[in-house]
Amino acid sequence: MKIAIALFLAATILLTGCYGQTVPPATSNSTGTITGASVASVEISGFAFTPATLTIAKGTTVTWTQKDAAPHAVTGGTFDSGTLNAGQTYSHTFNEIGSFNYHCNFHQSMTGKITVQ
Ligand SMILES: [Cu+2]
Repeated sequence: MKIAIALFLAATILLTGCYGQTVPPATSNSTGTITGASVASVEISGFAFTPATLTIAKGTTVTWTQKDAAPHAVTGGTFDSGTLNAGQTYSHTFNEIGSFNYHCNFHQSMTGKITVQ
C-alpha cells in the first residue's frame, strides 16, 4: 500500500512538471515592442515623464513612479492619478487601441503620450 501511494505521488510530481513546461514564454518582436498583455513603467523625475512617449500592446498596465520632491499628476482624457507626492505610484491598464496624450496638472510643460497597439 505504501508503494502504491509513493507511485501515485511520483506520477503526480512528474505530470505537474510536464504541465509547467507547456506554458509558452513571453514573446517580443525584433523592434522590441512588447506583444501581448504586459506591464510597462514611466518615471516622473526632473519635471518630466521618462519615457515621454511609450508604445505598448493592448491590455498593458503602465505604472508611473513619482520621484520628485514637488507634487505631480498623470492626467489624461480617460485616466487621472490625482496628486502624486514623492514615492507614490499610479497604475492604469490600457484596454483600448489608440493614442493617449497626458500631462501634469501642476506643470503644463510636462507632457507624455501612450500609444496602444
Ligand atoms: Cu508636475
